[in-house]
Amino acid sequence: MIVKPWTRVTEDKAVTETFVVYGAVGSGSVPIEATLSLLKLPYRVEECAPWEGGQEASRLVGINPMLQVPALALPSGEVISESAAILIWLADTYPGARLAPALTEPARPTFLRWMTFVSSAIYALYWITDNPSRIIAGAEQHAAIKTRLFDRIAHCWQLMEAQLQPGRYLLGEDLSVLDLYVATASRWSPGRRRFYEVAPGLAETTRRVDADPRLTAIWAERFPFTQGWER
Ligand SMILES: N[C@@H](CCC(=O)N[C@@H](CS)C(=O)NCC(=O)O)C(=O)O
Repeated sequence: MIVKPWTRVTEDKAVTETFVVYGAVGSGSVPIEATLSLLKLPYRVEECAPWEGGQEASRLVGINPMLQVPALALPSGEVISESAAILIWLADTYPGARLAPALTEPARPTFLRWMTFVSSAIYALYWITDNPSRIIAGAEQHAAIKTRLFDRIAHCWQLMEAQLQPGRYLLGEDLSVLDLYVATASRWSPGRRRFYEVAPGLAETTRRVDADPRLTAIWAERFPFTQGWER
């Protein structure tokens, strides 16, 4: 059974308070929204596109000092930023759903390793690829920077492929938040075709996550498989 620490019982009714996800379609908030929906926790999304700068970014002042999505506000008022931290926290707080190996399970180190790898080696690079002028002014160099970083991301997927022996899912027989994280991040540039090429084993499980009926609605709403999505 899933325990909901945020459910309070008042005199006459149970009041379930709501999580707030700061996020956007196709962004790093999607695996978090998917996790919340698998956990059947009440949440709402505050749509925010900080990469547009200006007002959109400043909406995150007081939420996430990095002015990035995703962030998750807990019903207690505490806010967690950093996608990997949020996913791990959700999976650990609701262990009944088995969305992560438990602390003492043999797959736990592997789980933590690849969660932080996706976050630090892959996801962090989009801060540059989304706007290369953050590190170099000359626009003529931006295309080359992007190409190099997308090569780096493909290389990281390849390294992950070489180190991980997936079962039905990346960590074995159970769907975990790592699967949701990889299913989302592997759709960002350089895109799925390249991912399938460099990481065919990961691709097999990731396709299974794309097609998982428990996730059909969330993918359709938050990261639709529109024509040509695989690029
Ligand atoms: N390390 C962060 C990275 C978050 C991130 O890069 N988010 C993107 C959207 S997918 C963003 O908000 N970009 C706006 C910016 O960096 O200015 C995490 O894992 O949550």
